[in-house]
Amino acid sequence: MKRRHFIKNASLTGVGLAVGSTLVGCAENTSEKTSSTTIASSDDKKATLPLVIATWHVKDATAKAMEILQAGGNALDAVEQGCMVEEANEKGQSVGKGGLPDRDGNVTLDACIMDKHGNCGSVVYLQNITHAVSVARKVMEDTPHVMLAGEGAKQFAVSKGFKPEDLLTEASKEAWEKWKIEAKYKPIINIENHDTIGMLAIDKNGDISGACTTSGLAYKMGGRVGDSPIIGSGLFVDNEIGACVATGLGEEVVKTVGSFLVVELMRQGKSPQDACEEAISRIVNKPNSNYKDFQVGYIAVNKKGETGSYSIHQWFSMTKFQNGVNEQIQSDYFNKTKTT
Ligand code: SD4
Repeated sequence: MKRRHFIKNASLTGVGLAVGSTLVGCAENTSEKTSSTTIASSDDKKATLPLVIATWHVKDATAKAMEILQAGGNALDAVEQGCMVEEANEKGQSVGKGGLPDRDGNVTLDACIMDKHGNCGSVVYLQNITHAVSVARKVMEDTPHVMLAGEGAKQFAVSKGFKPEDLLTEASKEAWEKWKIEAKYKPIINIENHDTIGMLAIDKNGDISGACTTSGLAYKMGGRVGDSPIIGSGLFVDNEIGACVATGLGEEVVKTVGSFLVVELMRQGKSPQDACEEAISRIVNKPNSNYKDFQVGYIAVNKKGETGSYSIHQWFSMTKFQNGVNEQIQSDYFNKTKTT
């Protein structure tokens, strides 16, 4: 699937929209059959636990998460370690090491994590630490705070034993230098990039956790923070109801507090699919919405283990690992008028 088919334009002043699928090789139908729990949903469908879903095509990441869940591990460990797979993957140019930098050449990471108790931790504008999601977990577990930013977040990470390193790989540096020549700090379109990973899991006990990690928009303004580390926007987990995680143009997600909205809609009785569709409709139906120029996608899961995904434009996908099947599922989308 070519990223260029996924989104045509990026229209945040001077910023390339880093959206697309992280392409990683992984065997289809990875199957590790062990014990599992079956829970009945209201419409008599059977949802089998554990399960994990993630934004985009990230089968290596969901496989790692499922390995933990099948071994009896909890959803929090699963989403953290699943996301870490993509953070360490230098080919994924919007997450962790190898992420595309801001316009000044600095790779700055945003991440958050949320557990079954509603505890959360987040890091914003974190530099030189690959596993931002793990730093976010440390913020959640080892500090009285929810969010740490910039140099403070980095110092905290180092104090916890994370090793600073240069996250700008040769490939990302080359891409940035090319961008500088061609874009000259002006708005650019059709950036061919890879994407944020957001992951949601339900463990064998039926408990839900979620995580999200990204290097954000490529060539963003220095200091820019997106939706991904903002609890309620990029991610929200309510263990009584379900969870949601977002990808795409973070500014639009923040303006509608998208992930919290999806979970609240599920609380009111909507299925994960209908809730994701309603959250997208809040964006595209705004007066003067320029949704044709940007992408937003949501994935969600409810307490019954039902899942949903929806985006503004075509080519968003969700990776789902359940019942021994690790598969990429194309998302339905709003803008059916596109001809590409
Ligand atoms: C951001 N939502 O920083 C992230 C980036 C992303 O697809 O998900 N791109 O706005």
